[in-house]
Amino acid sequence: MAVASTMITVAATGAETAKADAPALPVTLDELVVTARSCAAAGAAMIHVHVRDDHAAPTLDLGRLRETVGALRDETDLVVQLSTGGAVTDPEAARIAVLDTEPDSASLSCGTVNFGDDVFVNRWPFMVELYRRMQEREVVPEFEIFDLGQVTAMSRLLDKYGPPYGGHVHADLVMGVPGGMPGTPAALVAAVAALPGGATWSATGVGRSTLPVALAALSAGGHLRVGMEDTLSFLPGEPVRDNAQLVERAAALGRLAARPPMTPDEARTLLCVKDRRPVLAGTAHRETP
Ligand code: KMH
Ligand code: ZN
Repeated sequence: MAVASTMITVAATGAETAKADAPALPVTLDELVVTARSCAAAGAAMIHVHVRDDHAAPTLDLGRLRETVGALRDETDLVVQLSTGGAVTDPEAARIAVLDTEPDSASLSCGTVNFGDDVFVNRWPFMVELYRRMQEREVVPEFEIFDLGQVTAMSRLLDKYGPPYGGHVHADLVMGVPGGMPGTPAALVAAVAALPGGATWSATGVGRSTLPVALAALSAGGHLRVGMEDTLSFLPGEPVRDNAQLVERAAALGRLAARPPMTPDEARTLLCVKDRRPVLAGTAHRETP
């Protein structure tokens, strides 16, 4: 079936880049909210969130996460997706506790992968516990796929433990990580072919693979994730201005492909997100049917 529009996710911060190396990286709550607003205006429907502490180091502090989810809900309509991947050093218990802050969605990485010089560890029992907790907490997972075999691990999770909250399966192909699958059209096509029927997917190309992956994803009916978590160059030799610049380009590519950006509300419907937004009289957040 033809896909009519493009869900654009902005992965704005990540856990790997230092603020000193990329001054436009949003690391404070205020910076993140400004980024979220500008990216929403540029066509993003969802934000993938990692937070930083007062020294701009990655943290899974629950107070900070809760405050961030609340602020993004108050200030934007974006679907708020928290990372449960965190940084490669984060312990499993802290990664699972992220769900206590009741985001709309959360990432669920589908296997262990070399991650540059590090190892991003996702043991099967951990994946199971994270998935079960998402089902209990009614949080929609986004299955992060770093390598081809991880699609099989995702299917195993679904076969053994049933559908996610809301019943819809959505995966994100994270391509071009040094240690994972390459950011090539051939790898993308192979991964998409292995997804279960009815699943939707987005793709993101890390570093130099950003553009080829985005173009391949659009032509294959996928959605897009872009952002400074994944790339710091807009073009070879040209640093990214900010996250909105990457969202603007993704939106333009989508329009060119007759796949204009999806609104946040359309993304909520697609992903079957539980509506946790506060009901505020007189705000534009929600329209009653
Ligand atoms: N920071 C990476 C080690 C996720 O957000 O779920 C893991 C990551 C994946 O970014
Ligand atoms: Zn992430």
